[in-house]
Amino acid sequence: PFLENVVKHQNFINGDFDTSFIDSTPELFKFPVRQDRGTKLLSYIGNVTVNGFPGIEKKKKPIHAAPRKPEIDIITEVPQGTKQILDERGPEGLTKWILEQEDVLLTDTTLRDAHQSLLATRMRSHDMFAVAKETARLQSDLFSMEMWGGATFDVSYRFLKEDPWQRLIKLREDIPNVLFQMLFRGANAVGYKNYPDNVIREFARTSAEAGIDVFRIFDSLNWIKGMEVAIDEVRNSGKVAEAAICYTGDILDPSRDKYTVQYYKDMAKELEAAGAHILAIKDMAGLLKPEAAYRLVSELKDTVSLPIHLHTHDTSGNGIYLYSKAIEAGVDIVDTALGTMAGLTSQPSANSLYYAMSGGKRKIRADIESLETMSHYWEDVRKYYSDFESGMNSPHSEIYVHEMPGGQYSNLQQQAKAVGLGMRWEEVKEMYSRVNMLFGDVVKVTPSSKVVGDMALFMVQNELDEKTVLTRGENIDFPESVIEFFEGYIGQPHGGFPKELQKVILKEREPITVRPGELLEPADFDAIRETLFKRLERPVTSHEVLAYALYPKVFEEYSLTNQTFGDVSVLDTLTFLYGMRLSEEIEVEIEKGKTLMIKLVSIGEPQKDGTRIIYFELNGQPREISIQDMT
Ligand code: 3PY
Ligand code: ZN
Repeated sequence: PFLENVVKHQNFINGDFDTSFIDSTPELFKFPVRQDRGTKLLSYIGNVTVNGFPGIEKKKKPIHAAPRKPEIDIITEVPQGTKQILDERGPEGLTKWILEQEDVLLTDTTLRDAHQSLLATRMRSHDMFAVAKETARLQSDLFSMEMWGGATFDVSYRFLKEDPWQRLIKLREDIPNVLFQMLFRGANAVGYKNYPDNVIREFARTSAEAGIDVFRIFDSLNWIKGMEVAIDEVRNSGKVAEAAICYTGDILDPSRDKYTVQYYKDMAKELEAAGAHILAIKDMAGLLKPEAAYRLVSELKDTVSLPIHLHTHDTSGNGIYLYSKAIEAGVDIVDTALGTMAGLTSQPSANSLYYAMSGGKRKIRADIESLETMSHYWEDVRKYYSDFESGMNSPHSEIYVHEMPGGQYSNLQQQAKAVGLGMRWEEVKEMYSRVNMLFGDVVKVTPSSKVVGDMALFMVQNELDEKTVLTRGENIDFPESVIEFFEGYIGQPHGGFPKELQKVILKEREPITVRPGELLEPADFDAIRETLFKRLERPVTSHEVLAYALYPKVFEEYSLTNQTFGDVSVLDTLTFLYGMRLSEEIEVEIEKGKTLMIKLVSIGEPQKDGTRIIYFELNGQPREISIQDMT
């Protein structure tokens, strides 16, 4: 059947058979499997029904009404948008267009940073696909949608057991008009450590091919060397290199003199010289106060000739006010989320900002009715993920003290729970800011923020303080991420490492001072392809090769789950997270036009060997599945 499928495919007939063909049509390359898809899905459902979903408390599947989807005609032609401007005029034409706009442009972060910051990145593609065509029609006046990168890449494989590339490709198909934006961690790509240069280049190039237009590139220590390879490759791919300054400290506080306005201006000039098309101010923790926003944007506008794109988190509740000040100072684009996915550790609400600016000189380029309609959908979908909410339910001004990035808050909290420190969360937060000072006041954003978080957890868990770290550190085995950081493997911090602490942490190891990419062996993509071919027993896509190059273990585990349970991304979210209720019936569309009807009939008693038989009906036929009860 594999060959039959291939020879009938139009690309094959046209003689156009290269790996991009495999990437865009992976379904043709799935060899006959040992178990049919229906049985595999039943085994997944049986498992999650009995054993619960990893990381959340097992509970009965909740009942929710179907989400309110926008009632619009999706057959109509998709309106033209910024994607067409880029495709027709190139990155320079696009930046010229941005600078000509009087209105303020929006980037919608609902599909990336908003859920990364509110729901531990757990939003599934299924819920995005369900409303993609509507989004293309209702949000066509956006500057961009941030919908990929950051933590979404590894969380997709690791926890959601779905392929992030398919998310990108399918959304691109359904949303052909708005620029797609991703968050790219410079030399760390979408990971937590520096990768060899060829991985960075290949990943940027392949992401561009798969549909990303705007790459927000940052370095977690504001070390420009760590961003150069990515900027270069994005430019080579004809896409938009949006280089970011990560904002930390407080330019209004004279006692915090490490990160001054001058520091940011110098960095902006260097990024312009390095080839940035757009300059981003990445206020990843929401530390930029309104007056500071006014000052910073004004000064940067005078310093560079690039459009300025501002990103913040609304943790303190001051987000709309700071955007208003930045808009007054001439910012070109701001990041917002749809109202019901906004606020707190997420971005400020697009809907609120629209009203905040109405009647003023510069308006928000958006249609408020569409924003409200889209918000209803996400309000309902968000309820599916309630077990991943951080529990923060009011503005949190302490952010100005602990400086924890919005995208990290709910994730670190999950990590704290996982190591038994859930009840000591307040202490962890306080320790986070102490660790920052111990490390010499560093920029904290992935992965440097993870290093600070790991150290904070480690110190709370082991009852350590700054003094004991320095005096007894010789005999302490610090977390691996902390050692790598002090070795220089995620780059060099502004002002260097604190020498005494570095010595204590590294012991006999010597730190590096050059760009890690200069020392790392290039990845051997052919060898990876070979390894995966043997393991998966089928041709391998370049997306899979890259996923393995970035996250070998995570990808292997994902492939294993995929072999055992099939493609679980086709399940609705409540079934994916909670399984099924007794007598419940669901419909699962496993591919276009092919639907399975599944009914959970009963769950057998545990047997001596710890297994249970789960009785289903699959398309009306009885099916028994044996699963291991791990509870
Ligand atoms: C990420 O790198 O994932 C972030 O969101 C940083 O702010
Ligand atoms: Zn962010």
